[in-house]
Amino acid sequence: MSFVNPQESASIPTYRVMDSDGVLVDKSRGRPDVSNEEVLTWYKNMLTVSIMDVVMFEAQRQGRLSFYMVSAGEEGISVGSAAALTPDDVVFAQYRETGVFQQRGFTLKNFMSQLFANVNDSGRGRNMPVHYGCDYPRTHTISSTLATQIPHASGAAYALKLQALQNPDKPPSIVTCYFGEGAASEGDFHAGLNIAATRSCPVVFICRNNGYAISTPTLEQYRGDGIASRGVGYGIETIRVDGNDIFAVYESMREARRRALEKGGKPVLIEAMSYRVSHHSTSDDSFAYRARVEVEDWKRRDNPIIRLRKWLEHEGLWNEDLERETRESIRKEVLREFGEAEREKKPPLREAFEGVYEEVTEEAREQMNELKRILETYPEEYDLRPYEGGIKGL
Ligand SMILES: Cc1ncc(C[n+]2csc(CCOP(=O)(O)OP(=O)(O)O)c2C)c(N)n1
Repeated sequence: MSFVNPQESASIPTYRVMDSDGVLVDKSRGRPDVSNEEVLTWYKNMLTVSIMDVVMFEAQRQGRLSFYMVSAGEEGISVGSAAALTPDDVVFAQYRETGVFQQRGFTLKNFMSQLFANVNDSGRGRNMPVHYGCDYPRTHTISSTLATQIPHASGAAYALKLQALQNPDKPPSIVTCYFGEGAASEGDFHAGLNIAATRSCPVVFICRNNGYAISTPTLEQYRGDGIASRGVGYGIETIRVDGNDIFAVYESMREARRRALEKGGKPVLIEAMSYRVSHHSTSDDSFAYRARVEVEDWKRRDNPIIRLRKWLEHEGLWNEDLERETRESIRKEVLREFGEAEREKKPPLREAFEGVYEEVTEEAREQMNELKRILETYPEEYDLRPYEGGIKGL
Protein backbone atom coordinates (compact mmCIF):
# COMPACT_ATOMS: atom_id res chain seq x y z
CA MET A 1 0.00 0.00 0.00
CA SER A 2 1.44 3.35 -0.95
CA PHE A 3 -0.07 6.77 -0.25
CA VAL A 4 1.14 9.67 -2.33
CA ASN A 5 2.45 12.28 0.06
CA PRO A 6 2.62 15.61 -1.72
CA GLN A 7 4.94 17.00 0.97
CA GLU A 8 7.53 14.43 -0.11
CA SER A 9 7.17 14.92 -3.86
CA ALA A 10 9.52 17.24 -5.71
CA SER A 11 7.90 20.51 -6.72
CA ILE A 12 7.39 21.41 -10.38
CA PRO A 13 10.50 23.27 -11.60
CA THR A 14 10.48 26.87 -12.84
CA TYR A 15 11.55 27.58 -16.43
CA ARG A 16 14.06 30.42 -16.76
CA VAL A 17 15.97 31.87 -19.70
CA MET A 18 17.80 34.84 -18.14
CA ASP A 19 18.77 35.43 -14.53
CA SER A 20 18.15 38.57 -12.49
CA ASP A 21 21.32 40.13 -13.97
CA GLY A 22 19.87 39.79 -17.47
CA VAL A 23 22.31 37.00 -18.42
CA LEU A 24 21.40 33.65 -20.05
CA VAL A 25 21.00 30.99 -17.35
CA ASP A 26 22.10 28.19 -19.69
CA LYS A 27 25.15 29.47 -21.56
CA SER A 28 25.04 26.51 -23.94
CA ARG A 29 21.70 27.48 -25.44
CA GLY A 30 21.23 30.08 -28.19
CA ARG A 31 19.97 33.60 -27.79
CA PRO A 32 16.14 33.78 -27.65
CA ASP A 33 14.66 33.68 -31.14
CA VAL A 34 13.41 37.28 -31.16
CA SER A 35 14.66 40.26 -33.19
CA ASN A 36 16.28 43.22 -31.43
CA GLU A 37 13.50 45.41 -32.74
CA GLU A 38 10.87 43.19 -31.14
CA VAL A 39 12.64 43.08 -27.77
CA LEU A 40 12.93 46.88 -27.79
CA THR A 41 9.18 47.10 -28.47
CA TRP A 42 8.50 44.81 -25.49
CA TYR A 43 10.71 46.97 -23.28
CA LYS A 44 8.96 50.19 -24.35
CA ASN A 45 5.57 48.55 -23.85
CA MET A 46 6.50 47.52 -20.31
CA LEU A 47 7.77 51.05 -19.61
CA THR A 48 4.54 52.54 -21.00
CA VAL A 49 2.39 50.38 -18.72
CA SER A 50 4.52 51.20 -15.71
CA ILE A 51 4.57 54.97 -16.38
CA MET A 52 0.82 55.06 -17.10
CA ASP A 53 0.26 53.14 -13.84
CA VAL A 54 2.12 55.71 -11.77
CA VAL A 55 0.29 58.64 -13.41
CA MET A 56 -3.16 57.06 -13.08
CA PHE A 57 -2.62 55.88 -9.49
CA GLU A 58 -1.75 59.49 -8.59
CA ALA A 59 -4.73 60.79 -10.58
CA GLN A 60 -7.02 58.62 -8.46
CA ARG A 61 -5.42 60.01 -5.29
CA GLN A 62 -6.12 63.53 -6.60
CA GLY A 63 -9.79 62.62 -7.08
CA ARG A 64 -9.65 62.85 -10.89
CA LEU A 65 -10.39 59.16 -11.41
CA SER A 66 -12.65 56.88 -9.37
CA PHE A 67 -10.46 53.76 -9.30
CA TYR A 68 -7.30 52.18 -10.75
CA MET A 69 -5.25 48.97 -10.60
CA VAL A 70 -1.55 48.79 -11.43
CA SER A 71 0.45 45.88 -12.86
CA ALA A 72 3.76 46.71 -11.14
CA GLY A 73 6.03 43.65 -11.14
CA GLU A 74 3.83 41.75 -13.60
CA GLU A 75 4.45 43.67 -16.83
CA GLY A 76 6.70 40.89 -18.13
CA ILE A 77 3.95 38.27 -17.90
CA SER A 78 1.39 40.26 -19.87
CA VAL A 79 3.69 41.75 -22.52
CA GLY A 80 5.77 38.58 -23.01
CA SER A 81 2.80 36.24 -23.34
CA ALA A 82 0.79 38.55 -25.62
CA ALA A 83 3.85 38.81 -27.89
CA ALA A 84 3.39 35.13 -28.79
CA LEU A 85 -0.24 35.56 -29.90
CA THR A 86 -1.80 36.47 -33.24
CA PRO A 87 -4.53 39.15 -33.45
CA ASP A 88 -7.07 36.38 -34.20
CA ASP A 89 -6.27 34.59 -30.95
CA VAL A 90 -9.00 35.34 -28.44
CA VAL A 91 -8.01 36.81 -25.05
CA PHE A 92 -9.95 36.73 -21.77
CA ALA A 93 -8.26 38.59 -18.92
CA GLN A 94 -8.76 39.50 -15.25
CA TYR A 95 -7.63 43.12 -14.60
CA ARG A 96 -3.86 43.15 -14.01
CA GLU A 97 -3.02 42.52 -17.65
CA THR A 98 -2.74 46.07 -19.04
CA GLY A 99 0.42 44.91 -20.85
CA VAL A 100 -1.66 42.48 -22.95
CA PHE A 101 -3.67 45.40 -24.30
CA GLN A 102 -0.54 47.52 -24.79
CA GLN A 103 1.24 44.71 -26.66
CA ARG A 104 -1.86 44.06 -28.80
CA GLY A 105 -1.92 47.67 -30.02
CA PHE A 106 -4.40 49.33 -27.65
CA THR A 107 -3.46 53.03 -27.76
CA LEU A 108 -3.04 55.49 -24.90
CA LYS A 109 -6.17 57.20 -26.22
CA ASN A 110 -8.03 53.86 -25.94
CA PHE A 111 -6.83 53.39 -22.32
CA MET A 112 -7.62 56.96 -21.28
CA SER A 113 -11.06 56.97 -22.95
CA GLN A 114 -12.04 53.87 -20.95
CA LEU A 115 -10.56 55.22 -17.71
CA PHE A 116 -12.45 58.51 -18.03
CA ALA A 117 -15.59 56.80 -19.43
CA ASN A 118 -15.81 59.31 -22.27
CA VAL A 119 -17.53 59.21 -25.68
CA ASN A 120 -14.51 57.50 -27.28
CA ASP A 121 -14.65 54.51 -24.91
CA SER A 122 -15.64 51.38 -26.85
CA GLY A 123 -17.61 50.34 -23.72
CA ARG A 124 -19.54 53.65 -23.90
CA GLY A 125 -18.56 54.62 -20.36
CA ARG A 126 -20.55 51.87 -18.70
CA ASN A 127 -17.76 50.11 -16.85
CA MET A 128 -15.48 50.79 -13.91
CA PRO A 129 -11.98 51.98 -14.86
CA VAL A 130 -9.50 49.32 -16.13
CA HIS A 131 -12.25 47.20 -17.72
CA TYR A 132 -10.79 47.53 -21.20
CA GLY A 133 -11.90 45.51 -24.19
CA CYS A 134 -11.66 45.61 -27.98
CA ASP A 135 -13.07 43.79 -31.00
CA TYR A 136 -9.76 43.34 -32.77
CA PRO A 137 -7.25 42.01 -31.82
CA ARG A 138 -9.93 39.79 -30.33
CA THR A 139 -9.88 40.77 -26.64
CA HIS A 140 -12.91 40.33 -24.41
CA THR A 141 -13.75 43.00 -21.85
CA ILE A 142 -12.01 42.48 -18.51
CA SER A 143 -13.82 40.22 -16.03
CA SER A 144 -13.18 41.36 -12.49
CA THR A 145 -15.84 39.04 -11.05
CA LEU A 146 -13.20 36.49 -10.23
CA ALA A 147 -12.77 33.49 -12.53
CA THR A 148 -15.95 34.04 -14.53
CA GLN A 149 -13.77 34.40 -17.62
CA ILE A 150 -12.38 30.88 -17.24
CA PRO A 151 -15.45 28.83 -18.29
CA HIS A 152 -16.11 31.49 -20.96
CA ALA A 153 -12.60 30.91 -22.30
CA SER A 154 -13.09 27.14 -22.42
CA GLY A 155 -16.39 27.61 -24.24
CA ALA A 156 -14.84 30.02 -26.75
CA ALA A 157 -12.00 27.55 -27.31
CA TYR A 158 -14.53 24.79 -27.95
CA ALA A 159 -16.19 27.06 -30.54
CA LEU A 160 -12.82 27.68 -32.21
CA LYS A 161 -12.22 23.93 -32.30
CA LEU A 162 -15.55 23.33 -34.06
CA GLN A 163 -14.93 26.21 -36.47
CA ALA A 164 -11.50 24.78 -37.33
CA LEU A 165 -13.17 21.45 -38.16
CA GLN A 166 -15.61 23.24 -40.48
CA ASN A 167 -12.97 25.49 -42.10
CA PRO A 168 -9.77 23.44 -42.22
CA ASP A 169 -8.15 25.94 -44.64
CA LYS A 170 -8.34 28.87 -42.24
CA PRO A 171 -5.24 29.35 -39.99
CA PRO A 172 -6.30 28.00 -36.57
CA SER A 173 -6.37 30.22 -33.51
CA ILE A 174 -6.41 29.67 -29.77
CA VAL A 175 -7.92 31.23 -26.67
CA THR A 176 -5.73 32.61 -23.90
CA CYS A 177 -7.16 33.06 -20.44
CA TYR A 178 -5.43 35.10 -17.72
CA PHE A 179 -6.22 34.99 -14.00
CA GLY A 180 -4.55 35.35 -10.61
CA GLU A 181 -3.78 32.49 -8.24
CA GLY A 182 -6.53 33.81 -5.96
CA ALA A 183 -9.11 33.42 -8.73
CA ALA A 184 -7.97 29.79 -9.01
CA SER A 185 -9.73 29.14 -5.68
CA GLU A 186 -13.10 29.75 -7.35
CA GLY A 187 -15.25 26.85 -8.55
CA ASP A 188 -15.24 28.34 -12.05
CA PHE A 189 -11.50 27.63 -12.30
CA HIS A 190 -12.06 23.90 -11.74
CA ALA A 191 -15.09 23.68 -14.03
CA GLY A 192 -13.29 25.65 -16.74
CA LEU A 193 -10.12 23.52 -16.66
CA ASN A 194 -11.98 20.24 -16.51
CA ILE A 195 -14.28 20.98 -19.44
CA ALA A 196 -11.31 22.23 -21.51
CA ALA A 197 -9.44 19.00 -20.74
CA THR A 198 -12.32 16.62 -21.40
CA ARG A 199 -13.45 18.42 -24.60
CA SER A 200 -9.81 18.97 -25.76
CA CYS A 201 -10.17 22.72 -26.27
CA PRO A 202 -7.33 24.87 -27.69
CA VAL A 203 -6.90 27.20 -24.73
CA VAL A 204 -3.81 28.37 -22.85
CA PHE A 205 -4.59 29.20 -19.23
CA ILE A 206 -2.07 31.59 -17.78
CA CYS A 207 -2.05 32.08 -14.04
CA ARG A 208 -0.21 35.08 -12.60
CA ASN A 209 0.91 33.85 -9.21
CA ASN A 210 1.87 37.13 -7.53
CA GLY A 211 1.78 35.92 -3.92
CA TYR A 212 -1.44 37.64 -2.82
CA ALA A 213 -5.20 37.64 -3.29
CA ILE A 214 -5.71 41.15 -1.87
CA SER A 215 -4.59 40.56 1.74
CA THR A 216 -4.42 36.75 1.66
CA PRO A 217 -0.88 35.45 1.04
CA THR A 218 -0.43 32.24 -0.96
CA LEU A 219 0.62 30.42 2.23
CA GLU A 220 -3.01 30.73 3.35
CA GLN A 221 -4.53 30.05 -0.07
CA TYR A 222 -3.36 26.49 -0.74
CA ARG A 223 -1.28 23.60 0.59
CA GLY A 224 -0.36 22.05 -2.76
CA ASP A 225 2.41 22.86 -5.22
CA GLY A 226 1.01 26.18 -6.42
CA ILE A 227 -1.48 26.29 -9.27
CA ALA A 228 0.67 24.23 -11.66
CA SER A 229 -0.03 20.99 -9.78
CA ARG A 230 -3.77 21.52 -10.36
CA GLY A 231 -3.24 21.51 -14.14
CA VAL A 232 -1.53 18.14 -13.82
CA GLY A 233 -4.50 16.94 -11.75
CA TYR A 234 -6.84 17.75 -14.63
CA GLY A 235 -4.62 15.98 -17.14
CA ILE A 236 -3.44 19.26 -18.67
CA GLU A 237 0.10 19.87 -19.96
CA THR A 238 1.59 22.38 -17.57
CA ILE A 239 4.66 24.54 -17.12
CA ARG A 240 5.79 26.87 -14.34
CA VAL A 241 7.83 29.87 -15.46
CA ASP A 242 9.66 32.78 -13.93
CA GLY A 243 7.25 35.64 -14.59
CA ASN A 244 9.99 38.24 -14.15
CA ASP A 245 11.84 36.73 -17.11
CA ILE A 246 10.10 37.99 -20.24
CA PHE A 247 11.99 35.55 -22.48
CA ALA A 248 10.86 32.55 -20.38
CA VAL A 249 7.26 33.81 -20.52
CA TYR A 250 7.43 34.41 -24.29
CA GLU A 251 9.04 31.06 -25.09
CA SER A 252 6.62 29.09 -22.92
CA MET A 253 3.62 30.89 -24.40
CA ARG A 254 4.84 30.31 -27.95
CA GLU A 255 5.34 26.60 -27.22
CA ALA A 256 2.03 26.38 -25.31
CA ARG A 257 0.26 27.89 -28.32
CA ARG A 258 1.83 25.31 -30.62
CA ARG A 259 0.80 22.48 -28.28
CA ALA A 260 -2.72 23.87 -27.85
CA LEU A 261 -3.25 23.43 -31.60
CA GLU A 262 -1.76 19.93 -31.78
CA LYS A 263 -4.02 16.99 -32.69
CA GLY A 264 -7.23 19.01 -33.01
CA GLY A 265 -6.65 21.00 -29.85
CA LYS A 266 -5.94 20.71 -26.14
CA PRO A 267 -5.54 22.97 -23.12
CA VAL A 268 -2.20 24.01 -21.62
CA LEU A 269 -1.57 25.70 -18.26
CA ILE A 270 1.21 28.18 -17.54
CA GLU A 271 1.85 29.31 -13.98
CA ALA A 272 3.94 32.48 -14.06
CA MET A 273 5.58 33.31 -10.73
CA SER A 274 5.88 36.97 -9.74
CA TYR A 275 5.25 39.40 -6.91
CA ARG A 276 2.51 42.00 -6.60
CA VAL A 277 4.68 45.03 -5.94
CA SER A 278 1.92 47.59 -5.41
CA HIS A 279 -1.29 47.74 -3.41
CA HIS A 280 -4.07 45.51 -4.73
CA SER A 281 -5.94 48.54 -6.09
CA THR A 282 -6.47 52.20 -5.22
CA SER A 283 -8.98 50.94 -2.60
CA ASP A 284 -6.28 49.01 -0.71
CA ASP A 285 -3.40 49.83 1.65
CA SER A 286 -1.22 46.72 1.57
CA PHE A 287 0.99 47.90 4.44
CA ALA A 288 -1.91 46.99 6.71
CA TYR A 289 -1.10 43.29 6.06
CA ARG A 290 2.47 43.07 4.76
CA ALA A 291 5.72 44.63 5.88
CA ARG A 292 7.19 47.52 3.90
CA VAL A 293 10.54 45.78 4.03
CA GLU A 294 9.09 42.76 2.16
CA VAL A 295 8.04 45.03 -0.72
CA GLU A 296 11.30 47.00 -0.68
CA ASP A 297 13.28 43.72 -0.76
CA TRP A 298 11.36 42.52 -3.80
CA LYS A 299 11.78 45.82 -5.60
CA ARG A 300 15.53 45.67 -5.03
CA ARG A 301 15.93 41.98 -5.74
CA ASP A 302 14.09 41.51 -9.00
CA ASN A 303 11.79 43.17 -11.47
CA PRO A 304 10.85 42.24 -15.06
CA ILE A 305 11.60 45.72 -16.43
CA ILE A 306 15.02 46.07 -14.79
CA ARG A 307 15.92 42.54 -15.85
CA LEU A 308 15.19 43.19 -19.52
CA ARG A 309 16.95 46.56 -19.30
CA LYS A 310 20.11 44.78 -18.08
CA TRP A 311 19.83 42.32 -20.98
CA LEU A 312 19.46 45.17 -23.50
CA GLU A 313 22.46 46.97 -22.00
CA HIS A 314 24.63 43.81 -22.24
CA GLU A 315 23.57 43.56 -25.89
CA GLY A 316 24.54 47.20 -26.53
CA LEU A 317 20.93 48.08 -27.40
CA TRP A 318 20.19 50.43 -24.50
CA ASN A 319 21.86 53.04 -22.31
CA GLU A 320 21.18 55.71 -19.72
CA ASP A 321 20.44 58.43 -22.32
CA LEU A 322 17.92 56.28 -24.20
CA GLU A 323 16.29 55.34 -20.91
CA ARG A 324 15.87 58.98 -19.89
CA GLU A 325 14.64 60.18 -23.30
CA THR A 326 12.20 57.28 -23.70
CA ARG A 327 10.75 57.70 -20.21
CA GLU A 328 10.32 61.45 -20.75
CA SER A 329 8.59 61.05 -24.10
CA ILE A 330 6.24 58.29 -22.82
CA ARG A 331 5.33 60.38 -19.78
CA LYS A 332 4.60 63.40 -21.96
CA GLU A 333 2.42 61.32 -24.27
CA VAL A 334 0.52 59.78 -21.31
CA LEU A 335 -0.13 63.23 -19.82
CA ARG A 336 -1.26 64.63 -23.18
CA GLU A 337 -3.78 61.80 -23.72
CA PHE A 338 -4.84 62.06 -20.07
CA GLY A 339 -5.67 65.77 -20.48
CA GLU A 340 -7.57 65.21 -23.72
CA ALA A 341 -9.59 62.28 -22.37
CA GLU A 342 -10.43 64.10 -19.15
CA ARG A 343 -11.78 67.09 -21.11
CA GLU A 344 -13.77 64.95 -23.55
CA LYS A 345 -17.56 64.67 -23.16
CA LYS A 346 -19.20 61.64 -21.55
CA PRO A 347 -21.66 59.62 -23.67
CA PRO A 348 -25.30 60.82 -23.74
CA LEU A 349 -27.23 59.80 -20.61
CA ARG A 350 -29.63 57.52 -22.53
CA GLU A 351 -26.72 55.17 -23.27
CA ALA A 352 -26.80 54.03 -19.66
CA PHE A 353 -30.07 52.30 -20.58
CA GLU A 354 -29.32 51.18 -24.12
CA GLY A 355 -27.42 48.22 -25.49
CA VAL A 356 -28.67 45.53 -23.08
CA TYR A 357 -31.47 44.44 -25.39
CA GLU A 358 -31.83 45.35 -29.04
CA GLU A 359 -34.56 47.79 -28.08
CA VAL A 360 -34.96 49.63 -24.79
CA THR A 361 -37.51 47.69 -22.71
CA GLU A 362 -40.66 49.21 -21.27
CA GLU A 363 -39.20 49.05 -17.73
CA ALA A 364 -35.99 50.76 -18.79
CA ARG A 365 -38.03 53.44 -20.60
CA GLU A 366 -39.93 54.12 -17.36
CA GLN A 367 -36.64 54.46 -15.50
CA MET A 368 -35.35 56.89 -18.13
CA ASN A 369 -38.48 59.02 -17.72
CA GLU A 370 -38.12 58.95 -13.95
CA LEU A 371 -34.46 59.98 -14.22
CA LYS A 372 -35.45 62.84 -16.52
CA ARG A 373 -38.11 63.97 -14.07
CA ILE A 374 -35.62 64.01 -11.18
CA LEU A 375 -32.96 65.84 -13.19
CA GLU A 376 -35.48 68.48 -14.28
CA THR A 377 -36.90 68.87 -10.77
CA TYR A 378 -33.50 69.35 -9.10
CA PRO A 379 -31.30 70.96 -11.78
CA GLU A 380 -28.97 72.57 -9.23
CA GLU A 381 -28.10 69.12 -7.78
CA TYR A 382 -26.83 67.55 -11.00
CA ASP A 383 -24.15 68.93 -13.32
CA LEU A 384 -25.10 67.59 -16.76
CA ARG A 385 -22.56 69.64 -18.70
CA PRO A 386 -20.06 66.75 -19.04
CA TYR A 387 -22.67 64.59 -20.82
CA GLU A 388 -23.11 64.90 -24.57
CA GLY A 389 -26.40 66.71 -25.22
CA GLY A 390 -27.03 67.39 -21.50
CA ILE A 391 -30.66 66.67 -20.57
CA LYS A 392 -31.47 66.24 -24.27
CA GLY A 393 -29.25 63.15 -24.20
CA LEU A 394 -32.00 61.32 -22.35
C1 LIG B 1 -16.35 36.46 -7.29
C2 LIG B 1 -15.53 37.51 -6.62
N1 LIG B 1 -15.24 37.39 -5.31
C3 LIG B 1 -14.48 38.33 -4.71
C4 LIG B 1 -14.01 39.42 -5.41
C5 LIG B 1 -13.18 40.49 -4.69
N2 LIG B 1 -11.79 40.40 -5.17
C6 LIG B 1 -11.36 41.21 -6.15
S1 LIG B 1 -9.80 40.89 -6.56
C7 LIG B 1 -9.64 39.69 -5.40
C8 LIG B 1 -8.34 38.93 -5.24
C9 LIG B 1 -7.90 38.22 -6.47
O1 LIG B 1 -6.59 37.74 -6.35
P1 LIG B 1 -5.82 37.10 -7.56
O2 LIG B 1 -6.75 36.31 -8.40
O3 LIG B 1 -4.65 36.39 -7.02
O4 LIG B 1 -5.37 38.34 -8.46
P2 LIG B 1 -4.43 39.58 -8.10
O5 LIG B 1 -5.33 40.67 -7.62
O6 LIG B 1 -3.44 39.13 -7.08
O7 LIG B 1 -3.77 39.96 -9.39
C10 LIG B 1 -10.84 39.53 -4.70
C11 LIG B 1 -11.04 38.57 -3.62
C12 LIG B 1 -14.35 39.50 -6.78
N3 LIG B 1 -13.93 40.49 -7.55
N4 LIG B 1 -15.10 38.54 -7.36
